[in-house]
Amino acid sequence: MTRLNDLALSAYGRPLADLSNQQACSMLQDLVKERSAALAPTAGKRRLYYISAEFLLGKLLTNNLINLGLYEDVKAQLEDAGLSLSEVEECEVEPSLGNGGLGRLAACFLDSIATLGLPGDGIGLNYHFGLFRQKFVQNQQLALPDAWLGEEDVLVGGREAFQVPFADFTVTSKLYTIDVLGYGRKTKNRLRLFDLVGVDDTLVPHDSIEFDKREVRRNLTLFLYPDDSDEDGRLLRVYQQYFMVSNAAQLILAEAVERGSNLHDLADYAVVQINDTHPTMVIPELIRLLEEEHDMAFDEAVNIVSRMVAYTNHTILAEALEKWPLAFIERVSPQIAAIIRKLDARIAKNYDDPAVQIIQDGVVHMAHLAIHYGISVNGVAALHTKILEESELSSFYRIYPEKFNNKTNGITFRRWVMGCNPPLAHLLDTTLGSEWRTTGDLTGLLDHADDQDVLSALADVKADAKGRMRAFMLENQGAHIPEDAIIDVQVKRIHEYKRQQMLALYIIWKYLDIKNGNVPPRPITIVFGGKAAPAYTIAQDIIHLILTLSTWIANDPDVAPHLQVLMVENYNVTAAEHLIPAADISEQISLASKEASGTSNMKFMLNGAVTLCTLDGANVEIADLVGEGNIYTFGASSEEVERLYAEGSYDARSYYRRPGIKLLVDFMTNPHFIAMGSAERLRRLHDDVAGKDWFMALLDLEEYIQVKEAVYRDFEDRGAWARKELVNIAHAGTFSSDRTIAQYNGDIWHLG
Ligand code: CRA
Repeated sequence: MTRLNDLALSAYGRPLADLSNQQACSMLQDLVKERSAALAPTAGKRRLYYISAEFLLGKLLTNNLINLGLYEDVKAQLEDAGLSLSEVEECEVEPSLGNGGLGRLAACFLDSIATLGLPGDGIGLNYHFGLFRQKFVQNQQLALPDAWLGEEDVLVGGREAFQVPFADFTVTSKLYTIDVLGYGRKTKNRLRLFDLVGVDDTLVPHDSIEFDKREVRRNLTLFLYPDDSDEDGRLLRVYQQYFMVSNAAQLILAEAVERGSNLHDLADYAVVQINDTHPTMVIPELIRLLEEEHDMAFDEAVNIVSRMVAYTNHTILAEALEKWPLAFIERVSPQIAAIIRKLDARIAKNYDDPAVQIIQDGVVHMAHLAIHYGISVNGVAALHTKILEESELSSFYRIYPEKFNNKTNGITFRRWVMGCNPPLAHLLDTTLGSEWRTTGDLTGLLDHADDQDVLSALADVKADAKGRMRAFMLENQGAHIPEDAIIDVQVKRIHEYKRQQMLALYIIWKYLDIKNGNVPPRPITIVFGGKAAPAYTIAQDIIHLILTLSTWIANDPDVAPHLQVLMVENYNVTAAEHLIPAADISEQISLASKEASGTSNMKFMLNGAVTLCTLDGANVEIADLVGEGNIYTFGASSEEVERLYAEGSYDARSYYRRPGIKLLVDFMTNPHFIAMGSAERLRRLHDDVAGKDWFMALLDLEEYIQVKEAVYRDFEDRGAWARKELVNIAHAGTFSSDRTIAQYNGDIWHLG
């Protein structure tokens, strides 16, 4: 392969050994760009368009080097020159185009689509300031604009693309591309990111994410999920969504024609996966374009489009199932509103069940539109799909049982082992051979479940990962983690249903227990990470509780040597890549029935953490695979939870009154503790948990504490724990996103 030294000489006029990390980083990025420019796009008649409001990519350099087969060589050459790839990589800025699991899933899927050689591209928007960058100030979250677009970014192109007609004005879009390279492939796929000609970064100050939401012609692509707590914000989201799908639809039609479609056969040339409801307006937009610009009859256009779109549902939380007032859509695009009305009228004529109408009381139910006018609706884990079929979407399931299917989520092994845990990848190679890298099959490890050499090598891999994580936390935020600490991690968006507050209550319990003299055999480090939506007050309060507890415990000399609570600032893919390989315990403690799937659960398992969980989302499948003894489960079942909601019979106060629970909840507002933080936030959270507790943290708390204590006890049997680790890794192959994508293609897309 290329001598990096020669490259350095020609790019910078000096040898590799004399380059700064920044220079080496740009040089390698250029090398990747040059290699990928030479690859042809994956070809095939029928092409997939995966439209998503988010793509949470993470840094790209290492992943691209792995997929190009250059990683080992580049690493070795850098090392010979006294440089380290991981330090070079620190100069790379992580794109800020995503939010949480749904966005990371989209990124894993692109990697797998490319790796399987399938013709398919992602389509999204190029947000200039992403979601936001999280800072902690006075133990509270501060949201800052995340200005990730630098001089030497990963975007290619930027040509003017399409005209997007809004009601009162028309805008021009620009199209950027990020090449997506498959593992060991000679072709590439692409993430197409649309931006707005005339977007104005100066609308956003440096120190806040507030901006004039009405300046649509200048603000359209500034932020992912702009604040929607007022009408201007909600309207802006509709503008963004229409901008995204109009560009997508125009691109799809142009490319289909280029490949030989006469548009009457469009469904043979293109299939669209609608990632959650945000891109649903692609349905009426495709119909509009076929009608208005290609003279197709309405009925034929509807028929064609209904054969080429598929919808993935990612949540049963009502707040996330988008509903837009028709009046908003009318203000953004009267044509789209008119088409939605016609589509609704057809449904109203055929079905009288109010639950399946598209427009109800002047409000458009985006999911309903996608289900009626698509070929497929899928959930993202077996339990989630079952809940969709049997309760949330049961009225639709009765009409279209054949449209419903499950696609349990997956994660790409290129990033989540090879990239983030090279020593583990190496151990897997030496134990199993390297086939697992493409097959994802790790079950051969089970033959080594009692092999002391493998188990002790696994212990070394974990120790090594802990070392990298400790260095990261030290550099990132000055945190010193004891070398022999148990690492117990909950990383994910902050949300009441995910119940970070329940882990915080456990921490209070443990704190008091240690105060009472019950010192654990080794230090325990509990790590949180995650952002809270800026308009979601209780989630901000939960962050405040965690950070205040962290300070409180660090300041208590009786407890600090035994218990440490950390929260990673600005949790993102890069942080995940450091934390997940180091974790001993994976906290997946959502209220059963609420977490559609989860994907960090899969990443932790793959890296040898043992799961402590409720039987929710994909945890159920993990538990079935690894079997009792290799996972810790607790809490009310999803049936029980659904029953409590249906009856309205959950009474937080009756749990709160139990002395053991009251003590913990009231700790939040004890005068000494509250004096350290914001009384307003801590009181509000206290009252919410004690009086409402909508996601039933108190219901499961006592059992959670018991099981967690058992986990820590079992951790001390190091031999038995190593075996649990191994069994978890061995079964993680099921959750390779290559498997998920092969299923999407086999059941829904039929590409090629
Ligand atoms: N928050 C679900 O809650 C799931 C991902 C990806 C989510 C997770 O359980 O793993 O999607 N849903 O399928 C979502 O974003 C809008 O809904 C998530 O990321």
